[in-house]
Amino acid sequence: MKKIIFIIAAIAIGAIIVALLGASVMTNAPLSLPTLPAIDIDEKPADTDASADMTPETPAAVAPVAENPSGEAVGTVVTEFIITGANYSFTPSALKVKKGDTVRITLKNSGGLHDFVIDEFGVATKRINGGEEDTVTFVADKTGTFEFYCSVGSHRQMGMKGTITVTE
Ligand SMILES: [Cu+2]
Repeated sequence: MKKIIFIIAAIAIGAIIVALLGASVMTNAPLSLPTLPAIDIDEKPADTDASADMTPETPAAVAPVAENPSGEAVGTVVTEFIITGANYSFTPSALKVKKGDTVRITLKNSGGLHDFVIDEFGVATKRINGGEEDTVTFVADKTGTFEFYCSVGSHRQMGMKGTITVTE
């Protein structure tokens, strides 16, 4: 969008310069008083608008858009964990991230039927068998300490759980 505005502004400035040059040439030749004041009144506000858009910041503002075609916010942090699930534990069992991080968790199952669930973030892997893995991604958009667990049978009660702490 900024690029388009920039191009339009450049065209407008070009047109204004041509018009002003044309007008000054006209002034020297025939002194037609009624038309000239009308041209001046039309051109001046447009000229000030265009020069405001021509500030040196404009090209710099365009650059990040070109570098970031995916639409994902610049500076997003992806925090990745690989967690091993077993009968009946997660390793590691205490995760720490920063609020706003994009968190990617891969559950690697070393044996048994397990999944990985965090209720507060609406996160759940598939239930997978030993030797399989599954990945979930979410944004840690609130602070606090939240429990993750395996929802299969009574695995949670048997100790298959851990915590993820989100700090400011
Ligand atoms: Cu389990």
